[in-house]
Formats: sequence, C-alpha cells, structure tokens
Amino acid sequence: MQGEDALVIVDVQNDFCPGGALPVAAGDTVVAALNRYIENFKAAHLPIFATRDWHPESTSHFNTCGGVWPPHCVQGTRGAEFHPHLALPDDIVVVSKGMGCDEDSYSGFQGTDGSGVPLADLLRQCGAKRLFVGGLATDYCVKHTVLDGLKEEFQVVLLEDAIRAVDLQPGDGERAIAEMIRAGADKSSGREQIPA
Ligand code: VGL
Ligand code: ZN
Repeated sequence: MQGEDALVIVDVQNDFCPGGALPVAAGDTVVAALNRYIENFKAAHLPIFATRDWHPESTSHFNTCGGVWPPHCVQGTRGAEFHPHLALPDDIVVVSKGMGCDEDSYSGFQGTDGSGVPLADLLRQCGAKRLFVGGLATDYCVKHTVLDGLKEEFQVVLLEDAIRAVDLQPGDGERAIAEMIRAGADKSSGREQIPA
C-alpha cells in the first residue's frame, strides 16, 4: 500500500447475503476478508469508501416493474443495511447509488456521497490513484465499478479473496473476472501489497 491507495467496498449489504432478498452464495464470506483490508487501510490512514445499492420501493430495476431482480436494498430497510459484521470505521464515506426509478446503477461510479459528490470526485479529492476493490457481486456491481474505475484512469486491484458472484448463469463470475483483467485490473489478492 502507498499514500495514493484507497479501499472501495462494494455493496456488502444484508440483501446480498444469505437470508437476504437477492442472496449471493456465500456472500457473507467476503466480510472477514474485507475486515482485514479495512484494518490495514485504517492503520495506514488511507481512505475507505463503501458503496451501497439504495433503491426506491418502485424501480424498473425490480421484476415487479419489468426489471430483472427481485426487490432488494430498498432505502431504509434492514436489507439495505451493511452486513452487521462489516467493521466499517466511523469516518467511512458512504456512496449511494440506484436511487432513480429508471436506472440499474451497477457501478459505484454512478453513486454519490450524502452531499451529492460523485465517487470519482471523492477519490480524486483525497489523492487516490490506485483502488483496491472488493465486495458484492463479482459479476454486477464489482465488475461495473472496476471497469468504470479503469475508464476514470485509476489503477485497480481486484481483491480476489473478497468477492463473490451472483452467477445467474454458471461461470458468470469467472467471465467477469476475466473481463476485468482484460480491461487492465490487477488480479492480485492484494496480499503481497498489503502487510498482513
Ligand atoms: C447488484 C444486482 C442488482 C450488485 C445490485 O450489487 O451486484 N446486483 N443490484
Ligand atoms: Zn440493485
């Protein structure tokens, strides 16, 4: 890790974990890995961002309104809360996305903080050049966040031990990882770059 690194935790919310409305298999197993990264980034005084899916009750993103997904991560519900064991520091920056009635917003870069500042601006404001990305789900929000991060000209390290896939089709997660690597992401688990 170095002074220009930031940790970006994608959508580690109850609804994407076992028991939630749109559960990712073993989704909750990313929590322990992410908590280790959080500790390391905190100790190095490096910035940490957490994105969240933050949908209205009615949106074209949901199968109740013509979309693909069962309703999930509705604003203010328990399902939209971060996983209770995710050890988010108090000064974490929360980036919300998917608030519109007509958008999927899979990418954290479509999200904003409480004052409406987009993620890319928040990252640049704190001098970040390299992003370490983990969370849920590999084949949707992690993938789109990583690809947009690269388009925004950040270096991106995919935290392979801290992601899990929806796998609507078997192999979607593996294909998403391949796509991220092709686009320029570093597949390192981050372990050699982050002291344990
Ligand atoms: C996500 C499907 C629908 C995700 C969000 O966070 O990966 N997937 N909404
Ligand atoms: Zn969603």
